[in-house]
Amino acid sequence: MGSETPLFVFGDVHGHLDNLIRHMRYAGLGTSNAQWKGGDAQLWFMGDFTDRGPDGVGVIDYVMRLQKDAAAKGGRVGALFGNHDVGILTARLFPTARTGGPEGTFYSDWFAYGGVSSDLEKLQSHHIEWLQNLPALALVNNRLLMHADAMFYLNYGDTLDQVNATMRELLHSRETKHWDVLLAQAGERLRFDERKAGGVMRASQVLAYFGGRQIIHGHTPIHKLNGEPLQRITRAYTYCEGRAVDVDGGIYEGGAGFVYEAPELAPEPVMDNSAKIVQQNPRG
Ligand SMILES: [Mn+2]
Repeated sequence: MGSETPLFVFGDVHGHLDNLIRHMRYAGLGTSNAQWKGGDAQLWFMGDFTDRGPDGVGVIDYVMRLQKDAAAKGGRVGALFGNHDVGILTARLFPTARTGGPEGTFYSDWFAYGGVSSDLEKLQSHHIEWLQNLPALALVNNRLLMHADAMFYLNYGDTLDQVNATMRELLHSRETKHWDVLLAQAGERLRFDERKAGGVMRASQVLAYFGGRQIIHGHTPIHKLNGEPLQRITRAYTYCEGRAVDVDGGIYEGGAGFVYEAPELAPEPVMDNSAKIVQQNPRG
């Protein structure tokens, strides 16, 4: 045991409350009625609570209750917002406002991207307030937590606090143009893929601006990043020379999902692989 309290992370739930509860119980973090069992641990959700699955508002309710109970018991449950959480807010707050999106209004765009009508009916003001106050980014145990493997966060500030403040203001505003721009950008993904030119550099850049030694994100189902069959995705995927961890198990497509426990990072900086190979093979 090190000095840090344990950090657990859960990826994009997309309305699959049964799956979430199963994993909370299996990991010993929560009961089926959202009682916290994680002690002083931290559990973070990477956003995208709603859409594409049967009970998005049920997921929000569960996470809100778990959060409250954890706080009362010395633990912590945190959550980021994802693009689908922004989407359902626009569908509720400005349904008929015009967008540059595929269907031309916030409601129809949200619906086209997997919005579920019953979620919109169940979404109450306390859910809306909760979503509007979620951060975009968090720094925990030297990990940078972000929903998307994307660069657009940098359009909202040079520091983590600045990005969170700018986006928080946006989520409380009625400037539909700004919401539209955010949603248009939020489809960005796969930017830390080391097989693409600049992938490692972009991850390093994001870490240099926002802090942390490693990025943990959701948003892009792992099988779409590493090409493995969805049925084999049962754990987090560390890539980008150790700079990034994808925790999106593709639950909405039928993936098993998982709780990721982030191990304590070694004190030295992440080593680049080429240096290791040179050390292991002296003189070739
Ligand atoms: Mn997403």
